[in-house]
Amino acid sequence: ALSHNLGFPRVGAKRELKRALEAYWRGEQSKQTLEQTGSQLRQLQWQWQQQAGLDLVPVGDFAWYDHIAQLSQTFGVVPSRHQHHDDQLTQLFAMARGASACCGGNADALEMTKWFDTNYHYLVPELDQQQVFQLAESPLLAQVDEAQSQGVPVKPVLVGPISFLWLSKCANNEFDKLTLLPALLKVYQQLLTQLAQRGCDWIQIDEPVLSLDLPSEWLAALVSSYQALTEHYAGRILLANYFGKVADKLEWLGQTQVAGLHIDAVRGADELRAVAIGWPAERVLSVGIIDGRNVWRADLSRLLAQLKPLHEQRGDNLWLAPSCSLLHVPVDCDVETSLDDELRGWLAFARQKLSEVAALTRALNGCQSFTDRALFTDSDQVQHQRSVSSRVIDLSVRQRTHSVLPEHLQRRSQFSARQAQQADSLGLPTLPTTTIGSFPQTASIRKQRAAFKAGELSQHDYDLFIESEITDVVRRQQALDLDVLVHGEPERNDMVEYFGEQLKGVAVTQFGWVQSYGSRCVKPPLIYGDVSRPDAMTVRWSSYAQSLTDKPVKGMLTGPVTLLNWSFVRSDIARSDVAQQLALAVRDEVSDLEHAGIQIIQIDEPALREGLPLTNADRDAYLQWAVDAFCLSANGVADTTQIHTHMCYCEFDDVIEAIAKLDADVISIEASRSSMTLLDSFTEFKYPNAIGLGLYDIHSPNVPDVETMADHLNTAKQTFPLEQIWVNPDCGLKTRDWPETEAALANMVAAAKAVRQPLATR
Ligand code: THG
Ligand code: ZN
Repeated sequence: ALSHNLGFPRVGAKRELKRALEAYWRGEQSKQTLEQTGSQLRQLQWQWQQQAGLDLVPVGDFAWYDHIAQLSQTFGVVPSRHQHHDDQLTQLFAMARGASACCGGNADALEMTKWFDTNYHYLVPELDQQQVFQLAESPLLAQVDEAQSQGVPVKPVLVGPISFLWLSKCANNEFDKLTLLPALLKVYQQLLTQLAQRGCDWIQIDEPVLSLDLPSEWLAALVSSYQALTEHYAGRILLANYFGKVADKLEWLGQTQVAGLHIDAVRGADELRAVAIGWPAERVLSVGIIDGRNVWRADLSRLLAQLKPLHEQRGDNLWLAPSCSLLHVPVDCDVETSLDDELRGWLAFARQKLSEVAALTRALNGCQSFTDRALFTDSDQVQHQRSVSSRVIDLSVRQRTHSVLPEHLQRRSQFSARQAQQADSLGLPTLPTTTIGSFPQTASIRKQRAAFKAGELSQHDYDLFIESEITDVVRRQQALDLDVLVHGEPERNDMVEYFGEQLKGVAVTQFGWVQSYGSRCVKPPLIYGDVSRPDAMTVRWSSYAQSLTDKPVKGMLTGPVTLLNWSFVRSDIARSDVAQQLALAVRDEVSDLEHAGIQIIQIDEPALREGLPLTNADRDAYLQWAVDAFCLSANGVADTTQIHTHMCYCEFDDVIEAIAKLDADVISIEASRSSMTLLDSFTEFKYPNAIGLGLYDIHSPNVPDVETMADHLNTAKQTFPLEQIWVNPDCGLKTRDWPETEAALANMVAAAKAVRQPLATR
């Protein structure tokens, strides 16, 4: 058997790439220094992978901002508004971040969207019906040269034509993207020719779209494309799928002449046998056996037993790898010294995963080293330890989840009855104004938090600082005459991390960064055991804010589904069970807020739609338990307590029914960027509860004017009952600065007032 890797995290163990990029963008670092950081990072990452003992190391997985944008540029797929740049890097960053005052106008960035069901976001290539593809200078070729000069056993990797086309969008008018395939294949062929000239025996071409429900035209296109590519390429192609299953597409895949197939044997564990039988034994089968999407140490003995028969059949035609690129896990858990030894021992990040792949391969090949044996012994011990650990199973949590009843998921009364009671007790005007929760995270807030985390600021002084920030935020909101206030969340970094720090059964890391997009990273919490909430998490700050004002202060929580979808989750119990445990923890917090006199509680679920499974067959089951989890967290309150939720995406059509089932009294949505068309799905569906219209786009520093927002409100008023409309920005304000925030909110409040009393003001 042979071992290899599909891709390595590119940000660096200490986020070196992030630091370098941001310094370069600020103009503090030269292009040369940036390039140097890049090549140092690549060299180190290749060394690590070789040291782990891999037979083939991926090259081409590095990208400055995003590998899809970089490939797009390589093929000349650059929107005309970004074409005039001479320098490739400048052009890439213009595509990624937009360019203001560029040639007299603003050149918008490419749209960014989720990479399958990961927390990574790629830049969507824009294709024109008359698209011309033209091979530009290729970073892939440059990296292959670089790696070869360092003696790396190179396996070039790139995303394949079918996935590239599927993931692109039509720029101007709708057309059948497959019409562009022949021209696209020509540039792939040119690139492959140049790789062959460099003596690359194997190349890995990724087609993750094979995990989706693909129309048969696209599967037929897959076959013809790979015929065209294999005919042209002197070396051998490993066609790689990940994130899902391929057994149902095996016949199509067999028709291609590719020399090897990589499958995700974690997501597709139950089809491994079928694929091993269906995929010809004379071709390579790469089994993605180590989970590239999660952080738990593998059960090596179990995997070895599973792989042995495959190895007997295939010998060196069996390859082992992580299930997918390791882009989606942090780099190294050995540096997590703040975790206790036991928990750290349960983890495997990218470097550890590659050691697992290599050790399994050597075990199959009968050449286990002394350290390999130790790794297997350790792995056995960890599996045993975890299965009996009191940190994993908490009987009181199990008892609670077993006693959840259907009535716990439902509000006491229907929305109309609640609405009347809430109107009485809250006394809000029509078109009430509010915000989504966070206010600017200023440099001073970040500085104080860093000092506190470094032990330079005492808990007492830090708490006093947070109180002073809350006082300031409340005062500013009162001056703006907003109707429902928030405390502003100065105490929180990332919301998921903030709750992760406080929940039992959940740990947070110090350096466990995962790239989300460009230079931005997140540090997903690790849900390793049964989850509960030992102490109130937010009550102190919400109550403090409420003590400063007579207006209602909205309590701010993150919902169970988002906590789940943005964490690394244990895999020994179902995700739905973890969601239920999280829901009970949030429910406890909701109840404490309610008892502390907080009358409005917002439970954000920005990741509810994000968690949708990749195939239609799995969607209903997910939506069912996700909605149940939200309902369990939210619906235990009195009728007079108003529940809000927030979701920040612009497509609701496919989930509107599920959204309605949440039965939140108010849902705030992003409406501004889609110029209110988003509201259509709610109107058509006759959405019964209230909606907070995201009236302006917080992602831009532009201050929206009163007229535009008033127009939006008047439009909404025509299709939606006035009593059901709330007024708010489209998302949290933590990434903005104060001046634009206050100016924008002042205009928003003015717009609401103008529409409330269109005649009285004359
Ligand atoms: N939190 C988590 N996951 C997310 C989001 C989030 N996934 C989807 C979406 N939001 C991704 N968007 C972002 C936006 C900004 C940042 C990360 C993801 C970001 N991160 C800081 C950085 O990289 O500098 C990290 C700052 C910190 O936490 O200390 O700005 O909101 N979990
Ligand atoms: Zn949002």
